[in-house]
Amino acid sequence: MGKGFFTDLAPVRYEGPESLNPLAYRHYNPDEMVLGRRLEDHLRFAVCYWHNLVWTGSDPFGGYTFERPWFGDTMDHAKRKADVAFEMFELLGVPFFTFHDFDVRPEGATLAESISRLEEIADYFAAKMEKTGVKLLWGTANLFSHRRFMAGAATNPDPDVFAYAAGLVKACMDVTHRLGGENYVLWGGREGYETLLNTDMGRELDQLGRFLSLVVDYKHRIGFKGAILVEPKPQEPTKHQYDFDVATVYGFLKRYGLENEVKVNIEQGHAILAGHSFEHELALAAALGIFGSIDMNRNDQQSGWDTDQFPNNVPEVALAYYQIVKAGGFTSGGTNFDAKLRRQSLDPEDLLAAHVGAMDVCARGFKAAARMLEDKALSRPLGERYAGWESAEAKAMLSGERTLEEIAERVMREDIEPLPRSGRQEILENIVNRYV
Ligand code: XUL
Ligand code: CO
Repeated sequence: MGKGFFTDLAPVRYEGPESLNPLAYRHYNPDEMVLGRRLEDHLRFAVCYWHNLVWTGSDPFGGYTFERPWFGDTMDHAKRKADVAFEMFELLGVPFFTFHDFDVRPEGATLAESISRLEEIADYFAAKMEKTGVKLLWGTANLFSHRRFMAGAATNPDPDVFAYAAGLVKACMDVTHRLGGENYVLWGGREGYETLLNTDMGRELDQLGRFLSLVVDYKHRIGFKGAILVEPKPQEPTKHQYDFDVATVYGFLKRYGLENEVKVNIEQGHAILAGHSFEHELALAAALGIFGSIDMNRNDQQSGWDTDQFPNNVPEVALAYYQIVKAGGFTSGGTNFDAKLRRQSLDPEDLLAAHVGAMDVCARGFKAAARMLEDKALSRPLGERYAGWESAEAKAMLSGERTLEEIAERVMREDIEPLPRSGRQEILENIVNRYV
């Protein structure tokens, strides 16, 4: 049973697909073996701090709807919040959590005070992590909520803001490292611009490149073995964000020589905002060698903003996990639920049920993806589609052994006329439907 906020709620257990218990897992059995590994170790679920414990239910038209006993800006409130957080992690049985500094400690009057409060909460976390076995998937600094960051953090026209942000990030990296965090995330919500009338874009990109290089240097100096992850998003809160999508981030990393040092944390809703599908972003990151981790949620297809809903569409989730398992699965990354309740979902039970449903959806999607992979349901037809490239002549063209003239000359000599072949899209879609 829950001890505090979740009184009367029992730990969530796997009860199988026939269970009617709304607070039981029907598809997520952490110990189930899939592709030779426990499901828990494949999915690596994490609960985020900000949406569950910090967000008040406010929207642009109204204030808070949630009344939580830990809302307040004292260290006692922060500890109460941590108690509830770990109670929730334990009831759900999730292996990981994630947080911003801003989520876990009240803002201090100075940077030094904010950092010492963060350190104090980190000690509090360390004891709880030891006791519960819950681990840190990643930590991050909030460089977007406070008004000092309104014109950006690393990309601010004021070098003092750049310096302040560096101080915060250093402290967050220290704490993440100390707590055994497996990654460190940078999401640049304010790293972008509202209008070019007051923005020097080239200069701001160079500032961001320098900032990220400083982070990478520091990681190596302190011996942090986790991955540094940038989280792409095209807009919101800033009109134009520099980390628009995976392709943009890759170009940025290449330009600043960081493509072997930094990977991406890809969020479903951000992919939709960028005009892509989630699986597009995942497949591209894998192809470019920068896939790191995911923020799992669901964006509304009609509204043009970031709705951060819990995932509930198995076929969609299956296609996303298919790209992940195909690329070899998670290493340091995992499935972080960057998702929040709807603002009318007031009860403690809602917080648990949202995650239970989401974890079940992910488990079903993952298992479908694993079966498609095992059966070569998609990889065999894909292999056949590209089989022509196995010929010696095709390989010679790709490896650079042929000039443009030689290729042209061969087409003429052999009188080559390519034969169009079906892309078989509907047949492949029907195959996917057999699994989901
Ligand atoms: C915002 C978002 C962030 C990052 C962490 O859209 O996704 O919560 O995940 O800063
Ligand atoms: Co996110």
